[in-house]
Amino acid sequence: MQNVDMPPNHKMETCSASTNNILSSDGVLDYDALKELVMNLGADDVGFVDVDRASMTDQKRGLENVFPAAKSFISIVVRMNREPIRSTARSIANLEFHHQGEEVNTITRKVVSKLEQPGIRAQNPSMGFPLEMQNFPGKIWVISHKPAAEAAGLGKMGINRNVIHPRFGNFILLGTVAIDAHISSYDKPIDYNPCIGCKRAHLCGARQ
Ligand code: B12
Ligand code: SF4
Repeated sequence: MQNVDMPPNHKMETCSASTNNILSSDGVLDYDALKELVMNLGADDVGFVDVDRASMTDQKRGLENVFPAAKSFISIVVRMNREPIRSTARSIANLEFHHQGEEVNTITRKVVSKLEQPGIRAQNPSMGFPLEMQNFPGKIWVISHKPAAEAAGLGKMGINRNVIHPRFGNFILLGTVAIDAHISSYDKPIDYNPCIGCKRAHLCGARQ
């Protein structure tokens, strides 16, 4: 988990975000270089998980008929503006959810584009609005972003079942990119839950 002390939407994407030196001769992606790349593409936090980790069994199964080559997950967090999310006007909160949802999709898509340059295959399951209705009444989405984010050390699910980030709190959306390469190091789950058990619903106290 990497903390970045900047408000959402105020980071400039580095257009030159580079994939130079990201890949070693044995085909392993460098941990620090990959984190820098993803952060420069606009993520507010990022973590990496090996798809063979025990807690990822369900997510790996979801990729069996979609992207069986997957070896690692890149999990990202994108912050939302707090005040609109707290608004009692549904239209205002909805606008923020939808705008930042598209931002998640944009960033994960850019990660895929960047990784294509050094020849890394990658797929970006949508942040929401799943379409895999052939699996109904089973899981109709490809990857559950919450367990991937937990495994990547980006937070824990609170009483509200949202992943709460240790620094950004409850006001985040999640994305996951599956890639066909190993990464030189993987992240671990955080060892506490930022949910403080206050049960204050949309005012969620788990924030700074
Ligand atoms: C399905 C889904 C929904 C469905 C949930 C349907 C349902 N309850 O059956 C609907 C459309 C209602 C929904 C709503 C929202 N969602 Co949603 N949703 C998802 C989706 C596609 C998969 C959910 C998931 O992760 N399941 C996996 C397991 C681990 O999660 P779970 O907490 O255990 O919950 C599941 C089951 O346990 C079961 N369940 C939960 N509680 C209970 C209780 C009982 C009694 C039973 C029997 C079952 C049951 O239903 C859940 C769905 O399968 C993800 C996107 C993705 N691909 O990951 C986003 C996602 C979880 N949603 C998200 C968000 C933000 C929301 C909303 C806040 C959006 C909004 N605009 O209001 C609301 C919050 C609703 C709420 N109060 O929880 C975010 C959460 C971000 C975070 N910080 O964790 C995600 C990750 C999207 C994203 N890319 O960021 N969502
Ligand atoms: S409102 Fe309180 S109890 Fe509910 S998820 Fe947030 S911190 Fe946890």
